[in-house]
Amino acid sequence: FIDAVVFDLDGVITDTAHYHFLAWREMAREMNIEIDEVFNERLKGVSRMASLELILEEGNRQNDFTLHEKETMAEKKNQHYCQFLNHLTPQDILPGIVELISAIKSEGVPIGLASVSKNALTVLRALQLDNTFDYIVDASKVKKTKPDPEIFLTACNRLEADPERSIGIEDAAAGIDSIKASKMFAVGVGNTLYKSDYQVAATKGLKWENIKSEYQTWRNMQ
Ligand code: G16
Ligand code: MG
Repeated sequence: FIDAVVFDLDGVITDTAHYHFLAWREMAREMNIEIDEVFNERLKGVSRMASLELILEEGNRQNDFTLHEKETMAEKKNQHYCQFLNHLTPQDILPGIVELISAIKSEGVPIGLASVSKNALTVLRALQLDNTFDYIVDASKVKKTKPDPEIFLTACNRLEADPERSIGIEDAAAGIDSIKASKMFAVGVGNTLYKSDYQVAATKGLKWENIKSEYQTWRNMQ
């Protein structure tokens, strides 16, 4: 009765969300802009260039740079970020994720991955999860960043899943908005994802039996 489950990558499968933050903070400091983890919530699930625009706006410097300069800054952030990726191993898969994936797969439910990151495949390879998902949607396959529904709808479409009978799992507000705009059931990992249909504080709380029963309750209300 569930067509598909679609996972976000950064912050759900592994804690690269934190590496994105460290890399942006380093780049922002070079521009004399200070960002903290509260501000960083707004960058989660948002594409590289859109994140840069938000940071420049935060420092009131949105009109100070040419497109070429902005591309150089984004590239610099990516270099910082890729240095962290060099150290990523399967041990960096967040608690509960391997168990969750195998529980879903044992019921024959297809799983997808929806990440706006250009580094998604590099991350999946480092975690040895590149052959785990039935379909992967990354930055190369979509035009719009989250919160637009395009990425989750593309995943459902390729998995031949009806979004209204599918589940999305996200750690970012923009990601939850993207799932809800797709009409899927939204599972949030965090404490402030008020728009999710079901929220757990951390990935170790993601239990397939609980997700299924929350989904069923939600379906019955539709
Ligand atoms: C991720 C992160 C964002 C990041 C974006 C682009 O999205 O959450 O913070 O800005 O990818 O990443 P890159 O610079 O590697 O292309 P998601 O959808 O995996 O949460
Ligand atoms: Mg995320």
